[in-house]
Amino acid sequence: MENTETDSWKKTACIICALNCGLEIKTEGGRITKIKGDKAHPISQGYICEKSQRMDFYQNGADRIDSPKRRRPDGSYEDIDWNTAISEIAEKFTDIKNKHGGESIFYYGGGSQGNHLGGTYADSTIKALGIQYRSNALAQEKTGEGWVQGKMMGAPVHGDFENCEVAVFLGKNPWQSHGFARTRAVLREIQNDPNRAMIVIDPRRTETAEMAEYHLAVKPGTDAWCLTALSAILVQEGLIATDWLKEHTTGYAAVEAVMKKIDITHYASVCGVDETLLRSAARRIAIAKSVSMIEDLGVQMNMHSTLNSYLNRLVWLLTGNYAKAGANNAFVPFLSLSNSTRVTPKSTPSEPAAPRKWTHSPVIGAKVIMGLIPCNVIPDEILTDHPKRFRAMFIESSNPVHSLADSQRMRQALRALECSVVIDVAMTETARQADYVLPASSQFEKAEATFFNLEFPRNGFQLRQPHLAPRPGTLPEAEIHARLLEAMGQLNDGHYRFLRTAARLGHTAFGLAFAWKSMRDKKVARYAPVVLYRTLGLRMPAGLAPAASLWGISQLYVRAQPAAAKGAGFGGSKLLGGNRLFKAILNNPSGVIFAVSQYADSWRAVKLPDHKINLEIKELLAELATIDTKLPHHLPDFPYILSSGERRAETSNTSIRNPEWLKKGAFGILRIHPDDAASMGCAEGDWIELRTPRGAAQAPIEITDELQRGHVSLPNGHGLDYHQADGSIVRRGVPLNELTNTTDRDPFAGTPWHKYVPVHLERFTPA
Ligand SMILES: Nc1nc2c(c(=O)[nH]1)N[C@H]1C(S)=C(S)[C@@H](COP(=O)(O)OP(=O)(O)OC[C@H]3O[C@@H](n4cnc5c(=O)[nH]c(N)nc54)[C@H](O)[C@@H]3O)O[C@H]1N2
Ligand SMILES: Nc1nc2c(c(=O)[nH]1)N[C@H]1C(S)=C(S)[C@@H](COP(=O)(O)OP(=O)(O)OC[C@H]3O[C@@H](n4cnc5c(=O)[nH]c(N)nc54)[C@H](O)[C@@H]3O)O[C@H]1N2
Ligand code: SF4
Ligand SMILES: [Mo]
Repeated sequence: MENTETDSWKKTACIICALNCGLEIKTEGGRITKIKGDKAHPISQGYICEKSQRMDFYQNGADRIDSPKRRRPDGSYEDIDWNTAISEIAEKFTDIKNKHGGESIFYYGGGSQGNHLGGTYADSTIKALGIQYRSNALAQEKTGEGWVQGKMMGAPVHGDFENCEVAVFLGKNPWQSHGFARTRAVLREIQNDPNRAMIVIDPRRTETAEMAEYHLAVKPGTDAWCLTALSAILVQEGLIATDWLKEHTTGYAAVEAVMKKIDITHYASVCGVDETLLRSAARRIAIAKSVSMIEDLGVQMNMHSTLNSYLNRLVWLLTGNYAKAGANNAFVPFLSLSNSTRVTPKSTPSEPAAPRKWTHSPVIGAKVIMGLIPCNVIPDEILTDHPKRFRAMFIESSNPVHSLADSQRMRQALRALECSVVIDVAMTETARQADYVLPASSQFEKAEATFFNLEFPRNGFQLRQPHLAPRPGTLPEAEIHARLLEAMGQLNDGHYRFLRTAARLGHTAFGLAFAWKSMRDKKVARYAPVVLYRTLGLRMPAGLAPAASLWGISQLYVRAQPAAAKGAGFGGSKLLGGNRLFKAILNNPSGVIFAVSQYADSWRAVKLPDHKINLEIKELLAELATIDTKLPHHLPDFPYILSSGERRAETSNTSIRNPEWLKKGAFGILRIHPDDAASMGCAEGDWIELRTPRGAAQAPIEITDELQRGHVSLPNGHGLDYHQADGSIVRRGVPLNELTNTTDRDPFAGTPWHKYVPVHLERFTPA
């Protein structure tokens, strides 16, 4: 694409969190110089937070890569050309596949907070290599919730915070982390309305807790007791939605039997929340016309995390808060994130389904949930001489060495592989362990999009257009995967020719031709995304070829969700409806509403018999019965609990690597209670050394009574090794996962206990 820089405002989105608020930017000399919210964005409507101003630090990071690289035996990297890189990677991976089977190759990542389009093409590489096992960051936070969701309703839900009477935030600090459209504006609306209320369950007095009427300041790691007490109060005080439960759910009797026996006073004392406050919060939930509840890392990366996801759902289900305005609802996804790379339209004969045996990881047998193996077991699946171990790894748009538990072991695991490839824009901690590194064009240099589309009843999707010339030497992921498929001998012009001709005749002709061709040519069906890119992509507006897979996704979507598609104006004949949606996506750079639902549609989304919600999860009720014997552990030598990974104004996962953006303040500050600081003779700004069973780090402190005694907190995403233009390395803040252990994980889903890391603290004097 030619450089499209002009003085006008251009539409794009923020890449820092899953909201992907619409932005308008100005560019100059390859830089993003001005940024404002895009009022025309159908979901964010002009809303942004301060983090949106950081985009140029991502775009122009000094450690962006501009050539494919190959690792030398001494650990340094040499630049190689694209043809060499692609052909060597294709040959090495094919060789490993032929020797050990596709199940010996592991795929990790596929997209982060701002970019999921590349992952749709990775689907083709995954199939070509016969890859069976994969994972990504969802398997270190959302798989426990996903498993519970599968057992209870089989549909993903999201709160309607805009309209709820009561909002409950469980281990979630939306003021900083966001999580629903126009977050801070909505929080203020709830706070200022005397008829509405917020309940925050968090050991820390967060910005959100400060705004809430009810702050249930649990002791760290004790949410299971707090949530059980809430449900028990609802049951024992007769506050449940009896008729609603009869009509819409099964399994209540089992829950009632457990909750009736709960000693609420005891549970309140274990979680450290005053019983009167717990009871009044439960009553507030019970009398509300609508309740929306959202859980996040405070419980999902903590003790009993899968159990907590279940207990959370019981609270809002026992009070009938599903499938109505202001409550939780089953949103309609454009493409489900749990199978976010399946883009072959169903009207084509699908390839034989992958054998269903991949339900557990090959070496240690961890549960596969949402198609992902738990992040915490990855090193165990590599660092072994087990014949089924992973021998090669394909990593895309993710930095597992920095972001997953136990960085030391992850580095060791990557080096133990026969071959590894990283596709990234920057020379990350993970790239520095890979055999090959392939440079991607940035999210402002190519067509990009995410499938974090969680809103209800109106759901939106934005295709972002490229606004800056691709950095020389980089390629979009679509092109990288297409070249890999061709180098592996899977696709060639013979697969494309007929469809290229059809693409000239418009989308309808193309759709018919695609259906015809894919029926006769298994590879066209199997590698649909790459085929679309190589055929339809050639007819797309400049720079938008990587959006070709969206044609297939649009077709799939109108077939899977005809009612919501019709509601948004994409009904009628499937092919034509899909084409109209695809065209609307291309023509609306601020985004389009692709789904309009009714609240009652949430019932149809429940995938259990008679569309009834199942309240009884036997495994978790059994787990609940044992929790009193499993009080959160305190290791005598590590008396403090570290919450590792707090979201603050100055954090943005690891997408922004250049620390220069932080103009005021410092990186990696440890928050600590005044009494704890005093007990070590520390004043504000003094340094403390943290030691965990796994590693050590040092950090300056901020003394604040927002934390409880014995509880300390470090920010997320800091401590990157940023390689500057002159070759020097800056590291600011603590790389948290040098301190964490892969074995500290949930017994059901394998999710890490990053918010519950036992730690020893000591005053430290920097040299
Ligand atoms: N500014 C900013 N925003 C982000 C991100 C970012 O890096 N920076 N990252 C994005 C991503 S990837 C995600 S997943 C979300 C995460 O968003 P959140 O989950 O909201 O973020 P955290 O701050 O990690 O954790 C939430 C809260 O859990 C609390 N907590 C700690 N221990 C416990 C406990 O035992 N029980 C309970 N109930 N709470 C506890 C913490 O005090 C904290 O306030 O944020 C997204 N938004
Ligand atoms: N201890 C602790 N660890 C945590 C957390 C915590 O709270 N505590 N939080 C966890 C959470 S919730 C999450 S979501 C993970 C996130 O961890 P990761 O999944 O590793 O994701 P990101 O930090 O978002 O890194 C995304 C990568 O994508 C690259 N990238 C950016 N744009 C592009 C592009 O266009 N193409 C390609 N190919 N690459 C691109 C970036 O350079 C970066 O290396 O971290 C987790 N780690
Ligand atoms: S960080 Fe999240 S909430 Fe803030 S502007 Fe970016 S996408 Fe929106
Ligand atoms: Mo996350």
